[in-house]
Amino acid sequence: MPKTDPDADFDGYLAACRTRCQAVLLPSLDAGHGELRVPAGLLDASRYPFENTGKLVRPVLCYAAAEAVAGDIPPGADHLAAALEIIHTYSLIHDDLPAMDDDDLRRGRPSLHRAFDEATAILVGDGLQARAFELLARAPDISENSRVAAISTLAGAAGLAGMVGGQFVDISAVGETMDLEALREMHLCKTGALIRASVALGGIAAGATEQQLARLDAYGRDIGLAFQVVDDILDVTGDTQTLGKTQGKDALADKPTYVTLLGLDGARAEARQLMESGLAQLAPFAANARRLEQLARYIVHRDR
Ligand code: GRG
Repeated sequence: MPKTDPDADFDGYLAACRTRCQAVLLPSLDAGHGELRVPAGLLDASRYPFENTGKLVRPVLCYAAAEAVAGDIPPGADHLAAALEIIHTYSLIHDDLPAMDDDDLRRGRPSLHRAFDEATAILVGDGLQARAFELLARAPDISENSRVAAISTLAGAAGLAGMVGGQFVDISAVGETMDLEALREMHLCKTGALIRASVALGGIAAGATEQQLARLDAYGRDIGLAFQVVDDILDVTGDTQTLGKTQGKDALADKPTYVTLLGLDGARAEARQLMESGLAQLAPFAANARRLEQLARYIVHRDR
């Protein structure tokens, strides 16, 4: 019997999930309907950040979580996965603004406010955020209860007590000292909340039980934090070309990170420990959690 290559198999899975998400996401960036139309210049700017896609980790986590529950990916997961990527992309656009991280490079190209202008970048971010929730509200193939649960979960994760709150603490922390617990709390919100919601939305799309959702949530919490630990490591060890964003920004901005607090080896150990803890949550899903397991390893061992 020919041996299958597990890495090639996972690469194929990533590619299939990305294609599936894009098939819903890209057409959703349309010019509107009836009398309410997106102005041409704004439409071009809104599509720009999706021309060079990122890793689409959040949609793939959503699909993999749905698969852990249902055994395969239900069609109801597609709009949820696309909405997650749209919210993530809006956050990157705003994160790059001069008032935030002030970064000229994103996904290997000029960031949106550089390619267009600052006011356009703010408006595109705002518009994308609304478009993501429009997509969720119109999601087919899921029950009304699941649709409302998905909207509520994503709004909570993206909002004041989630990603935006974490960003606020991050910006306020520049030049300040922060202990590990405070850093963890900040990243649970800033990066972790959306990743955690990605896993939850997959469970919701697949009709997970409360117990299954709790397991997925614990996995998502650990993996979300692990993602940020690795992001901090790559900011030190990566290179700008591979990352597609400016390497070394954290040190330049004098930001507290997992590497400044734990050192490189300590940060690597922290990422591994979070991965193991996340993997331990998957036992009840047995073989259906294979993709979530591979994703946890991918997140921790990635180079961009
Ligand atoms: C409303 C003004 C305003 C701000 C919104 C900007 C913001 C609040 C929050 C930003 C949160 C943020 C940018 C977190 C960083 C998370 C992170 C590690 C991003 C990199 O994600 P990847 O590696 O990127 O998945 P790709 O390019 O692969 O999609």
